[in-house]
Amino acid sequence: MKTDSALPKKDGSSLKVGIVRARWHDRYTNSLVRGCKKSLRACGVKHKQITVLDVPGAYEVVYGARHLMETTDVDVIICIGVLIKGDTMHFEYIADAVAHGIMELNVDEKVPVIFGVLTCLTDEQAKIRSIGKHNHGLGWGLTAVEMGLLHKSNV
Ligand code: DLZ
Repeated sequence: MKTDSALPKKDGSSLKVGIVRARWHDRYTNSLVRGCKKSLRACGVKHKQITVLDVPGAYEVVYGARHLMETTDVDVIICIGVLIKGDTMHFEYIADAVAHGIMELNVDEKVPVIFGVLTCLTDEQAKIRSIGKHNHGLGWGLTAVEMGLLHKSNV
């Protein structure tokens, strides 16, 4: 499993992890979830410690994350979506709203939320970043373990 050297593999065996997955571009978001789960497993997070919540699109991941915070005891949440620029302004509006929504959750709430939303200009970019060698989900899983451990620590 090759990931960025800035992301060490830590012991996540004590963590409960939530994943919020948008169904838009589901071929890509499913692969990103698989990447996340692979690195979570490599850190010792077992299948039963992972809760996956599906939402319609990337715009809804922020609501999904807050819902997981209110209804479960997860230590960290990964929001996963894929936005591909089309002919409309939706792309900019949704990307901006989701980025701000996730940031606000991180500022206002205790549970860290990982930004796992790809913003791509083309379908080809989305494919490269989500399936095959460059699955960004791998890095998001490692990031989630590090932040989940920080959430549980006293420092
Ligand atoms: C409407 C829309 C568009 C145009 N593009 C995407 C996209 O590329 N990726 C994605 O996850 N969702 C998209 N959506 C749907 C919105 O995220 C949202 O589900 C709807 O606007 C309903 O709130």
